[in-house]
Amino acid sequence: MLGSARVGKTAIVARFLSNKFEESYTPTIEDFHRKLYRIKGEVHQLDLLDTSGNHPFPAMRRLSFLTGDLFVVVFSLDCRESFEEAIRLRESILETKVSATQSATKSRSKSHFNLKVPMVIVGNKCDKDVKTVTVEEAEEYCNSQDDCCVFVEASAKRNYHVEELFYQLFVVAGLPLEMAPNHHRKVPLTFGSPTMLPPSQPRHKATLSIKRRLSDACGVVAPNVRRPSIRTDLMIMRTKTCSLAAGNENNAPGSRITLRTSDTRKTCSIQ
Ligand SMILES: Nc1nc2c(ncn2[C@@H]2O[C@H](COP(=O)(O)OP(=O)(O)OP(=O)(O)O)[C@@H](O)[C@H]2O)c(=O)[nH]1
Ligand SMILES: [Mg+2]
Repeated sequence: MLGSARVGKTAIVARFLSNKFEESYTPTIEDFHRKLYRIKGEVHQLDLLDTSGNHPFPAMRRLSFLTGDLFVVVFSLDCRESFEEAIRLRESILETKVSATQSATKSRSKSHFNLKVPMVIVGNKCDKDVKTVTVEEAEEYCNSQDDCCVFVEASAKRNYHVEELFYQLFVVAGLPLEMAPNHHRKVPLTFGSPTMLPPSQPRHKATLSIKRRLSDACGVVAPNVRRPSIRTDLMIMRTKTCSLAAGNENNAPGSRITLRTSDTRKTCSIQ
């Protein structure tokens, strides 16, 4: 989650994870969240980094550009400067990823410039009366980019399009759409570990809706998670950069995302 200060990144995260909204403002330093899903029998792990709009540590921010697989870049529709910052952020993310890939291959190949990064640019606070950025110009900007960059107008306050923005993110990333907020059953906190996710619903039960019968997807916000260490981040970054450098020709959405896979887990991170 990236964007200027006060644009509503934390508010969007709070809606996504727990459908809550706080009127009061508390600046974020950096918050790390994790959501676990079981979708079609497989456990997926979504790591979400809610960054500070004041970016007090530029090197950390650069690292988050490199380790992030998917990005939600937020601006506020009532603040033109935040829209300009969202565009600068997109450009910095792409440049940082391209230059890391180039230095991994020691090449200046033009093909690296076609790098596609799943990204939703969010115009938040659409509930406000006074706007200084129009939906049309934000849409026009995203349409001028690649097909992995989409614009969504939203309001965390009114809970408008928060579901939609994550749905769109998972669409462009080629991830299971069951990960979107209204597409899975939310299970209680006690199921905090992937091995503890509740058993699949028995398929023969006549009481189950058609949607449920087709999908037994469920999700839980993991409690008390810690951000991976900087060392882990650096190692992830190295793995990702090398795999990008090796397989850059296969740059379709989804196929490009590096999933850290162990026996039963797949992980990806949004930043
Ligand atoms: N009207 C309105 N206010 C919002 C909306 N989303 C967030 N806010 C308010 O805007 C303020 C800033 O929201 P945050 O989510 O803390 O902003 P942030 O982008 O996380 O800010 P930093 O952590 O400093 O980078 C808070 O007072 C929120 O209540 C929205 O959709 N509409
Ligand atoms: Mg915040």
